[in-house]
Amino acid sequence: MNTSQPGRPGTLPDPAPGTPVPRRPERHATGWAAAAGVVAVGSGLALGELAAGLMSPSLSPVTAVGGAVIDVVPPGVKDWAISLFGTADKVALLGGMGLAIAALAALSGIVELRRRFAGVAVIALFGVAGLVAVLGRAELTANAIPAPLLAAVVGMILLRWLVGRLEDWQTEAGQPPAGPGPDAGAAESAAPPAPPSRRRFFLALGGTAAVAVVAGVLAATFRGAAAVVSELRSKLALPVPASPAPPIPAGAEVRLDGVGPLVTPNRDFYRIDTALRVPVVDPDQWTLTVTGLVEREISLDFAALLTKPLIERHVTIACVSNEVGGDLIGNARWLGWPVRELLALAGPKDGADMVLSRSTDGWTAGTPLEVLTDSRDALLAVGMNGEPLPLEHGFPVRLIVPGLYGYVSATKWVTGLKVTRFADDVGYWTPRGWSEQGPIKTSSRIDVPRDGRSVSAGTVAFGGVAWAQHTGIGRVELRVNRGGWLEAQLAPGISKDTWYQWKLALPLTPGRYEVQVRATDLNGVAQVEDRAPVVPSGATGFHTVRVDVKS
Ligand SMILES: Nc1nc2c(c(=O)[nH]1)N[C@H]1C(S)=C(S)[C@@H](COP(=O)(O)O)O[C@H]1N2
Ligand SMILES: [Mo]
Repeated sequence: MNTSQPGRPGTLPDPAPGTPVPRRPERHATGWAAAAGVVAVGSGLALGELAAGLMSPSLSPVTAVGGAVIDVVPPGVKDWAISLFGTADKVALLGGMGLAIAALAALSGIVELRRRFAGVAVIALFGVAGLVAVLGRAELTANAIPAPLLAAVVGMILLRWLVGRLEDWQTEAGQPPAGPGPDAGAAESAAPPAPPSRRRFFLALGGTAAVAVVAGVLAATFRGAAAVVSELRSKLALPVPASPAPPIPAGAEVRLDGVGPLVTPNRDFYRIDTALRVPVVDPDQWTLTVTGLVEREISLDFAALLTKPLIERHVTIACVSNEVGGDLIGNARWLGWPVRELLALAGPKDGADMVLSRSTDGWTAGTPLEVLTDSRDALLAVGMNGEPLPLEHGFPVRLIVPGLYGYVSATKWVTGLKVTRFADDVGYWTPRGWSEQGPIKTSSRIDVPRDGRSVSAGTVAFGGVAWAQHTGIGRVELRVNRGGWLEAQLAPGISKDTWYQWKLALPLTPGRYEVQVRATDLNGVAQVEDRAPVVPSGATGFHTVRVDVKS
């Protein structure tokens, strides 16, 4: 029998004189190590599911792994499982996964007790497998990554900690405590007093299990609510617009690989909000109130909103935090009711100059009344690219205002409009250092070639997007190494509220080049050359890429 410390057979120097000689883990210790593994991995998964569920209700690391399992299982086995379990096949899959995970978790605990960090390594492998499964899902977005990482890291830390407590107990006891181990009561009453480390191990194990249960219940509750609303969303049939979106003009796409798509798919659309937990709003419970400086207060529910003459328009929205060349901008086809029609019903009073919109989670934006009542298509939007708004993008109703950064206009999960004055009210970001007014600054971006890329000499195709919302783009130019401006081929925009694509082929000989882009709006005003940071009112400067032209 090996007489070195548990978990580290033969790796430690001889114990100092007087310290009890620990023994190879006994059966009951192995059992508790397995329990530690299950509790550690269970806590990690519960916290990962909770984080994922709150960040993005459509994400679940566990179901992503389940989906990946379905994808790799041969069709014959799938048919067999379906014939065996019928419509309960998904439940059977999740149950089977649960058993497999529990077995692996128990194994990680057992090997961790035998060799320090061996179990941690098992969980790490597990985490990598989960991450690969999540990355392989079609609906992947960048915010799918933190949850499986969190699950794995928490699992690894807890495993080491719990098994560490178990090792202390084993060391202190010097030999297995009396009694059958798992039966704590019997051990307590046995003749040799239980070492305090034993108590500490059970406190740690029990405490961690309690955390796992609480996190699991919260995750399940939240996911349950999100699932109900997701189901309502998927069953929702949006009305046909009274005024459909103008057709996309021929040639609006330059068809150059790497240039951002003219219309951004919902799953690729940037997401910015302060919501740690995505608000889950039941459309049947949703109401919007119009209050403040109005002749008539108005309350509108979702069913009533859908009976209004809705219009559909492409609008490019952008975040004030979008750096020059950044991707916090996207273009979608929004379906909604013009805000000016709602405000006309309410009748703003003289002196009002701002509408403070509020979301269910208390976030606010202050938008000039003028912008919401002029002829532009500011929308109380219910649809995005032909679907109800995704939960992350404001389901069931949000504001979309052509020409203004999101922080002063694009309130998601909107439930209140207060007609007021800039002198009396402020939106969420204004006291936090961002300017009161947030018109989107005319800007442009080079999408291809990417900064720092090598390309072969000859004709090099440049392409990208440019935007000047609600004015429209008149011209896009490039300059090479600060030389003269060369006019690019500007594709027709969908409307003056959307971005435009452009391209330009330049003959380049081998060498290093710095290429810059500049957009000019339809009023002849060029974008600002001086660099400004995003704070307080949006970045300026020319997007610049360096390309290495190889012979
Ligand atoms: N309720 C709520 N709405 C919000 C925000 C927020 O934090 N909470 N952020 C705004 C900001 S700063 C931007 S840029 C846009 C982004 O909209 P998107 O996530 O649909 O792209 O939403 C706006 N609407
Ligand atoms: Mo933003």
